[in-house]
Amino acid sequence: PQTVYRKDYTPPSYLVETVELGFDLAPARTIVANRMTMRRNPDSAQREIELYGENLELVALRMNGKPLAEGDYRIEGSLLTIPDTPEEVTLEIETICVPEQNTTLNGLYTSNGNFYTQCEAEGFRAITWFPDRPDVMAVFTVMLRADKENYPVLLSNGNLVEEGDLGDGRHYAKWEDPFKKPSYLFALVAARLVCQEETFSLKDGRDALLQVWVEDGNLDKTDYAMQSLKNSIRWDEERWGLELDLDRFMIVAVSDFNMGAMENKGLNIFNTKFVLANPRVATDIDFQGIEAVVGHEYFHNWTGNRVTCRDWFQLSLKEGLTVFRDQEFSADMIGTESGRAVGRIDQVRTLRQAQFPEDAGPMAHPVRPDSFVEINNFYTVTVYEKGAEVVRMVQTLLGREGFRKGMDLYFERHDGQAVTCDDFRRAMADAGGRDLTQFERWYSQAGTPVVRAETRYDERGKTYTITLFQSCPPTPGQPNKLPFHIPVAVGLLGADGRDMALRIGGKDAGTTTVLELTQAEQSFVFENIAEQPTPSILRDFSAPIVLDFNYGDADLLHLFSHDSDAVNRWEAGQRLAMGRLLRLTGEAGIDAPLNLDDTFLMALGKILNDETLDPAFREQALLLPSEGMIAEQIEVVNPMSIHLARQFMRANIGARLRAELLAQYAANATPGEYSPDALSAGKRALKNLCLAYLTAAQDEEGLALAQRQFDEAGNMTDRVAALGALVHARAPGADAALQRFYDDFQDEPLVIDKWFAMQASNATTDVPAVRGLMRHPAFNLRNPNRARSLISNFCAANPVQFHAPDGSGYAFWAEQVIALDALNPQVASRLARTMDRWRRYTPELQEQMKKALQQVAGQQRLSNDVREVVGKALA
Ligand code: B3K
Ligand code: ZN
Repeated sequence: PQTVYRKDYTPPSYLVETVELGFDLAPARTIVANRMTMRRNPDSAQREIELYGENLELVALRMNGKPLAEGDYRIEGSLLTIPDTPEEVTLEIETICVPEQNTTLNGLYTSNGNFYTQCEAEGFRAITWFPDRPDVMAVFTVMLRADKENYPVLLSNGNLVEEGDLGDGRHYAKWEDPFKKPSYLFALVAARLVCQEETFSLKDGRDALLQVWVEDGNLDKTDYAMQSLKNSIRWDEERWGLELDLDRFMIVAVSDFNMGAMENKGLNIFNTKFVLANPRVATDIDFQGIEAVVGHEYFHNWTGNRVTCRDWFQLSLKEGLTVFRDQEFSADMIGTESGRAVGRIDQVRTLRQAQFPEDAGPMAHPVRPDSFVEINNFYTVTVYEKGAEVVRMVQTLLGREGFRKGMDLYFERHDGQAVTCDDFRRAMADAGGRDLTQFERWYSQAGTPVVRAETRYDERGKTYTITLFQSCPPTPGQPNKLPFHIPVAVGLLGADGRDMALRIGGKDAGTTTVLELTQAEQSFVFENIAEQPTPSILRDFSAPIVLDFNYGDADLLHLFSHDSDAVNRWEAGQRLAMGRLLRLTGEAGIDAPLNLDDTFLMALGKILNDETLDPAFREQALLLPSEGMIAEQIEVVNPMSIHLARQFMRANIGARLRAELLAQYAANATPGEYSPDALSAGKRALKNLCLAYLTAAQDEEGLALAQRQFDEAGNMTDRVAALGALVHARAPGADAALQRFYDDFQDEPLVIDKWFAMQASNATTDVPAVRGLMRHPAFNLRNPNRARSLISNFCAANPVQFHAPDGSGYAFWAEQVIALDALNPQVASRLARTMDRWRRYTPELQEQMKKALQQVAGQQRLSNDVREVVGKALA
């Protein structure tokens, strides 16, 4: 496979002005007629037209009205070149594709008998020959023709301008998108669907028609998506002055979908998982996910669609920025300081759990990658979540006002353009009046920076000095790193637990100040410090780094009880837990009796009982670092020791804080009608964590509570939490509960996904058991949600069984990667990444993991997607 490099970018040879697409839709044979007007690009030296196409049967090709003969053009792989073309060209292309055979879910495909498209990144070329690159933006008109009985609903981007009957049982609809767009934002839907709709008044007085389209039988699950869409529109108007530019905005839910959702202009297509919800079938986390993803896709209309990417290396230009926007949206929707902090803690968890490992593994890449084999492999936590952190740091450096000015300038300069991360940075620097030259390294250097801190209190001078040293480990292709520009937010706590007033360089600096670390080593001196403080460094997680500071237990306990910064307060608890988990992991390996100190348990108990704290925060504070996060701290990983250590700690918490846990379980009940609001969700989360600890300790009362909660739950959050408690504790009622859960929800695919996922991640589910579940009539390898619920969850969320010493987990992984790759390379490739960190395991495990990787790499037929991932893992 070929590697594409960022440095090789050249402008397109031709620009497309208008595209008229005609679709005669049929599952086994769809005819696509494409008529486009093109003009030579003054910025290009090339004189030939270049089009991309994949899996297309070419029926006709005409240029300026004349059919082209075989010798007039050449096709090499997916590139069609027409040499020596005139300044202005009208191309007419007719092709045939087979949607029902398209299991890749990329391009035009069928799901449950309906037609859908997915074109980002390079799926449009599976629909017609086209200069399928994001810097070619055109105005699209689309004519859809299909059987009326089977496909009563015909949708595409923009506005519906005409519809009618064709006779012979067929009908048509014509859509026009007034905005020029790159081909990756094209979409169509031809389906039997129903919708919830509403007119919504926009700030400028216009009315917009909002629709949420779903399959029949799901209209009882669309309210929350609709509400989230309205909230998103309002929020974008109010916070950024950005308005909906269309008269109509549609969301369509489809059950076969590779990712979460897609921001096609005016016609967002969503995985059902991020649309369908009601209290019976969806959990608090599901509701949260819907709000975030509906917001995310809507916000792309400006950050992504109106201003798009010049090339795919710039992906984070739209993704990092849009994740940042959806994070801010969710935080503003909660509306409280502590709600915002809890959201921030979730973001930190995601970074540590997924992004830091990526940055330390074989697929490490900068936020703006330099090269790729398959672009679909770069829709990563680095591009998305670290990209959002980079945007957040810009806001921290410029301040909220400066950042808003930067956004305004960005749109003023670039509306309607395809631009780069540098363009974004320039707009921010110019509007904010700040030099962001060094800051560029966040885009170009991969790896997680480590900032080590040393502190010194000078009693006589009453000064406190913090010295910061930064370094960044090597990553593939980048052995040496230059210093980053890192905003490090710091506060100092006095012995009374209160924030000290900060003074730096003779100036008052409030109680939290942002130190700007730009050198490899830099000292910052705080003045007028009356006593030895406890430093609270990296408040609000002001940069995506690892903070290396030698905190003693006393400091951590002080911060855990008092830090005014909720994120660092939580962080102190995580550090206390991690230190103990690492010790226990070492001891679990040598069969010593394990023990846990009272001090730590008392600190947990104190937070648990502190009614002045939000339940949601208390839940976060009591939740232990995951097995994966512990593994990242260890040189040679033995998953079983980690599991035993963490289970020991959970059971210990359950047994020794039993009374408090029972009390909080009762205190955080949410009687009455279910509401997914943050306060109620926080109570449920805390209550269900109490239940999880009690049952982990095999507490009889806890187990009885779990059974009762399962039997009587009035919503899915409580029901699935109770089921999880029973299953993970191997309670006597667990099997019966699993069976009843299945029986009750067998007609709700998203719930059945939970049913598979829970079993896949249960530490007693071994490979034979997973194979048994694969033979269940409800299992289907072709449906990505289902395949992920069982197979990906087993490989990623069941470390003990996946890393079984006999290598059975790895053999299973290889087999499933190969099987999935033949159907859907994108899903296969994600699964392949569960082996990324194979070099960190014990030599015995490594040996077997390597064999499995080699087995996949040795396949004759393998997608570029999987080949790139396993190739880099083995390199
Ligand atoms: N932009 C899409 C992702 C498309 C992924 C293609 N493999 C969803 C999103 O980030 O909003
Ligand atoms: Zn996105």
